[in-house]
Amino acid sequence: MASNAAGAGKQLRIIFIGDSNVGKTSIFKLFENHKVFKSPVVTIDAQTIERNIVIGPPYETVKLLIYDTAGQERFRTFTRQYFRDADIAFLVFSITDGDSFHHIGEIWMKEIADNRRGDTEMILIGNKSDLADERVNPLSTSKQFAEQNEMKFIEMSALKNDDFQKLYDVLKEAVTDVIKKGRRTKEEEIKINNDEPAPRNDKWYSKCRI
Ligand SMILES: Nc1nc2c(ncn2[C@@H]2O[C@H](COP(=O)(O)OP(=O)(O)OP(=O)(O)O)[C@@H](O)[C@H]2O)c(=O)[nH]1
Ligand SMILES: [Mg+2]
Repeated sequence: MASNAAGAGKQLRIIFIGDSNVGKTSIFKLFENHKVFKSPVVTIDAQTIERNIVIGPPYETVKLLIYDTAGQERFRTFTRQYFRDADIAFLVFSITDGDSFHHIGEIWMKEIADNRRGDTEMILIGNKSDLADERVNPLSTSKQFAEQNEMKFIEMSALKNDDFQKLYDVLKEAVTDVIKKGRRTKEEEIKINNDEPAPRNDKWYSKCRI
């Protein structure tokens, strides 16, 4: 949750989600050591790393708690707990796997909508861009999908160190947006949609009276 307790600074939770084998862990590991992950294995337990990011001007440091989650369906119940407080979600698919792209809308966005407690900013990642010959998901389709769903979008390869900068830049933009907007909870959205007038804040009202 975006928090700013006195002296604690701001903190955001970031999650990687998407089908198994799309490269979530490989991308996550780039945050850990900026090196290509040499020995990937199927993720069973979520892993976390902490990183600071500086946004601005005006400059401020935001602490990021980054979570890698398991894509396999048998771990879904366990993974869901990480959706609740996610401020930013990387939705990862592989450009070589059509199902992994369709599941972004059919599974992963629904999982976030059903389980989140507040707003979650979404970033779509088309991974494995180095495998151009095996591409089945056209760039234009992914771009259009991202626009329709108001998501940022990049294509990248977890095997190319240079692509880390793309990833970092899009994350920085998302962090800036989240911090600027503040966080709105599901309950607040329901209140806003409710026709009843908002309850008057007497403390604030009395200060404003002449
Ligand atoms: N060519 C290519 N292979 C990649 C890329 N990213 C990941 N891979 C390979 O894809 C396989 C799966 O990568 P992982 O990072 O383990 O996938 P995952 O999404 O974490 O999978 P789960 O943990 O099961 O959810 C591994 O063999 C990686 O080496 C990429 O950008 N290009
Ligand atoms: Mg993994």
